[in-house]
Amino acid sequence: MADWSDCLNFGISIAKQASEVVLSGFREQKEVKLKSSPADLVTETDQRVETILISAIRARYPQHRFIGEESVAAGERVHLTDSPTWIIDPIDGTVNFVHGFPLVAISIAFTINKKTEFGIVYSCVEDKMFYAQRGRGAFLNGKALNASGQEDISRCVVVTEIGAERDDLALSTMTSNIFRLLKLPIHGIRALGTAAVDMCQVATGGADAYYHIGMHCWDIAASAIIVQEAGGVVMDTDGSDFDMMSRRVIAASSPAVANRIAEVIQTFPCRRDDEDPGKCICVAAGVNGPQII
Ligand code: LIP
Repeated sequence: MADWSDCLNFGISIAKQASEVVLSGFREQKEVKLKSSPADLVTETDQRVETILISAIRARYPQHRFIGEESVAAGERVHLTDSPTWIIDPIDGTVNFVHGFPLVAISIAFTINKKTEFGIVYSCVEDKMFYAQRGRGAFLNGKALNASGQEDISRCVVVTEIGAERDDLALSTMTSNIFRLLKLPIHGIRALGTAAVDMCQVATGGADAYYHIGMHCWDIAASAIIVQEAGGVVMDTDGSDFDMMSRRVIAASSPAVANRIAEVIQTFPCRRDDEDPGKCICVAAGVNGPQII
């Protein structure tokens, strides 16, 4: 197995450096722009951090490719190839960042031949560095992580997000999923406002599952390998293998819990991240009439 430790350590160091920009912006007044919905926000800090990260990586690895949240928002296509690729969310939890809610993360994943070799999630305000390299375990600030191994859904804390969607179909699907899970029953539902940090709670054992429909590859590519290397399970909501481009995910302490959640939750159609943006593949009945999501 190839050793990507040098790349991983470089990724950790630039995440720490870039976090200084996040933290100085965290305490300042922000200029906020909207993307796909009134709850899908972006700030100049998101864009600046992504530029800093990509410039630093490109200077060291000029042949490597990138998938960055804000580069895609600016019009770049999501096209994952066999080339070494860095998948970056410069600030995961931008709504938290805008509000000064102290859970914001820099998420960086690295793939080769479309396979994730390592993931880094740096929760900046908490100063918590989650990371994992394929086949070498998952860590939080250097300490090994283990998922809870819980197999009984009724003894689970489950993390999810309502996300940025505000159309009736998405909202009714997501809220009814929460209702059905609570009625199983389960111990509780949590939502931290950042998919990356949400999913990392499964790796720590502090939560037993995370599921989401509508997030993007850059939100979860890094935390997925962190959960897997902590002994957890990551799969698609239909029970098939995890597909970071599908915009559907379940991460759990065990196959039993993952499969039980897959039985209970419903999904709504989302355009894949790597779908041709020109192709109209799904329409949701929105408050303002049909809209592509
Ligand atoms: C966010 C996710 C969060 C989700 C939001 C948004 P961003 O990512 O981390 O879980 O609920 O809709 O997608 O936009 O802050 O990088």
